[in-house]
Amino acid sequence: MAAVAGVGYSSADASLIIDVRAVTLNGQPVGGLNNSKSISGAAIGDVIGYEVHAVVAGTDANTANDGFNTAKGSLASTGTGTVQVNLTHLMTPTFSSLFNATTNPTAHGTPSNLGGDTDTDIGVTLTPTNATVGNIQYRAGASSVVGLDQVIGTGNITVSETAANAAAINFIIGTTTATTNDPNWLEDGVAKTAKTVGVSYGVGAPLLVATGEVPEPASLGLLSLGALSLLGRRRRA
Ligand SMILES: [Ca+2]
Ligand SMILES: [Ca+2]
Ligand SMILES: [Ca+2]
Repeated sequence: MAAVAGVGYSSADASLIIDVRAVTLNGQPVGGLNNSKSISGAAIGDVIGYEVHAVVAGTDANTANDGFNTAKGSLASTGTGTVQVNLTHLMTPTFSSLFNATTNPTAHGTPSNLGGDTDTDIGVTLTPTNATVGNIQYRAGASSVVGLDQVIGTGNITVSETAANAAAINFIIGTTTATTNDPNWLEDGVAKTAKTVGVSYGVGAPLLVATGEVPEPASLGLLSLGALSLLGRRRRA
């Protein structure tokens, strides 16, 4: 009978989701054609405020015995030929009690350019392990903070270059190592980790930022150069 205790809840649902959501565009609440997962028609210099949420789903009906404790990883915009966006990131105060503050004081994450493009991401690799120095390191403290949906990080996304394809921004959860087991969370009163048998965890859908503008084709630039050299020849003639 214990196996059906979760009637009304889907066992397929992941128990912990790290979810990136847009909340503001140039200081105004996201709305109209835009939503928490899609910003369209953005222009260079536009600033999108975002939140990182930790969403925990237990399988009993008690929502007071679920919460979030730790997660580590990178936050990045990825994709080929995409809009370029510079990211900033801060943990919210509740989750900023630094983990290993002496040896790894980079818990807000180190800004760096990941992905071989031109924009700034947070973290030092697109394939983080939990032990990577420079990761974002959310940490509640000795035990989980109760809550089904908590804001654990905030920051800005500033559009720096237009492109044909939308930027896809998401958190990348670090993989476990022999000595680390993040993420950690509380599920139906039981502390869970990435290494707990049978758990599932992951990230939500990426936040997409599109400019809706096609950049000037390289061929147009070459044509302009050709016209200039033609002018030069005429002048010499
Ligand atoms: Ca990028
Ligand atoms: Ca980048
Ligand atoms: Ca519960």
